[in-house]
Amino acid sequence: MEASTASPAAGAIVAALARAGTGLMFGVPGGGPNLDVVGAAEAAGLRFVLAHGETAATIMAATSADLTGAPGAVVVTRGPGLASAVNGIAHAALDRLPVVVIADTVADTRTSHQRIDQGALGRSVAKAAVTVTGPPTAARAVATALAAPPGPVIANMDNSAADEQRPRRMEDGVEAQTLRAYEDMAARAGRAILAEAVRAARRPVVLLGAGAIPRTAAVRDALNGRGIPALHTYRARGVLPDSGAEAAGLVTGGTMEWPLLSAADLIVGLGVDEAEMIPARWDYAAQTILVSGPGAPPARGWFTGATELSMPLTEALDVLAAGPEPDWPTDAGRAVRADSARRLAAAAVAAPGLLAPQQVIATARSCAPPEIIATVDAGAHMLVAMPLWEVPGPRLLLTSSGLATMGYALPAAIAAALCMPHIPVLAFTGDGGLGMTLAEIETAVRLSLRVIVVVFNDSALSLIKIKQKPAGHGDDEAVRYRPVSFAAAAAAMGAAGVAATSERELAAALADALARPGPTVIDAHVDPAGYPAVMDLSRGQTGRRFVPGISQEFNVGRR
Ligand SMILES: Cc1ncc(C[n+]2csc(CCOP(=O)(O)OP(=O)(O)O)c2C)c(N)n1
Ligand SMILES: [Mg+2]
Repeated sequence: MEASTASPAAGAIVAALARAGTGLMFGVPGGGPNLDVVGAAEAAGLRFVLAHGETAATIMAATSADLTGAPGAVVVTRGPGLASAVNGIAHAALDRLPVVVIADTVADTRTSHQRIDQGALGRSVAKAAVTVTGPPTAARAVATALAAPPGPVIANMDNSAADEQRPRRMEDGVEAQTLRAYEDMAARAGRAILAEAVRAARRPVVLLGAGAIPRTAAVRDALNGRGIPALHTYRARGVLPDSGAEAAGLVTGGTMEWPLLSAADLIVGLGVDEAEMIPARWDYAAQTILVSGPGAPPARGWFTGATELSMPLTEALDVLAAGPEPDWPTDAGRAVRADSARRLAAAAVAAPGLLAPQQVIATARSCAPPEIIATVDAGAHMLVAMPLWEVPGPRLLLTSSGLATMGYALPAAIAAALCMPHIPVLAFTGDGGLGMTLAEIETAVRLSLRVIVVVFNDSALSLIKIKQKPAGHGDDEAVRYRPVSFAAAAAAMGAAGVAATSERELAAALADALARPGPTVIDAHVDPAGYPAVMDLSRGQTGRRFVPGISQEFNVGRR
């Protein structure tokens, strides 16, 4: 049903989104046609959520797409509105999340007030920019965002032109047939290559990437109890539950995965997207085979020498399940993960009156119910939170994986709380990242959301500080802030705010926050002194170690 509105383009984009299942629209509207979109959304039963910043609004839209599968929607004004959304659009692009960014336009192509080349801007960071004038172009904008691999599309709203119809081409059906035949052929060839490699392997390791999330049940059926250790990318965490024997920890392109991968004789990636890996050498001796479903984003990236196979992940899982008994010690995956966790915990440092970041995560995990959704910002605290926060299922630990942008955790938590109203949400953020999005606390207050923000407050851009030291340049002025009370700032916006300087205070604050219907900001005073050791364990030489009972026996090292 087309919403009745003064603007046919506005009604059309809202109707196309509603048909695709979108229930929320985020944004910061400008005047004019933007307001038609907001009005049409209300008329069509989409809830409009006002944010403070366009990037935050776009991250909210991307997170709702991540959690619901329906396209996210965000409304921004022309010029400054779209420009301000760019970082959120980049996040959606690199995490392959379908978002329709509805932007006003300046019709005149001459340089004028608020006019930037929105088409060019869109093409540089989004999947596509579509000029929306009516139903066909609106439908195309939504379909393009959803088409595999999904991504953000800028819908430049233009009420001045008549909608152009794309005639249906005879060849469309023929092309689809040819494509299917090609996919079948690729899948058959892939199955044979994978089966041979799996038959010959004694110590296979599986890498689970974002593409495995929709196949969680099949992954669990095939791999639970099989004794094949599985590493997860950030986005795939929880595909195999962390409580299981196979969950072996993270694969990021860092060194924490080194012990296991250097002892493997076959590495099989399932649904790993190249945007998920940090740039690093991939020089393990074992053969690497990367399986991606048809239409999935490329996996190759930094996997030098890997074989890429395009076939349904379920078929690859059948092949793995039918393989020989692996020759790993019992519970090898669990042992590797426990070893990493122990080393991270041992690197905890806390001066009196301060918390070690590891203590914050451990305390929060023991206070929070298993099904809580946690979001994590970019920064040194992330290097502690991502490996140590255990989850029983997918989409319960969210981070900006591809872009690794700061200012993600709070907007993502707000969207998660809106999409999953019965589940509490925890946002882990640094003081730097929270500073970028602070005003969104008001959004959480206004919407009465049970969002618990835990800020790792060290008055510094600590991740940059630890990179600055070895490089031997820069002083504190480049990375230090004055102390800020985020508890007081939260209170000023109507949220509960509390400081925590010990595990006991933190546990009490978390218990109160979980019992409160609205948002709470817990200002955790953390000691950043342990971060260099954490960095070394995750990305440095210390990560390259042998795990007792595993790598010393089997280690074949690197090429
Ligand atoms: C938008 C954005 N700007 C800059 C960076 C680079 N960067 C990554 S982490 C970081 C420091 C984060 O500081 P804070 O939020 O306080 O977290 P901490 O490292 O102190 O835990 C910076 C500047 C980024 N990832 N995203
Ligand atoms: Mg900080």
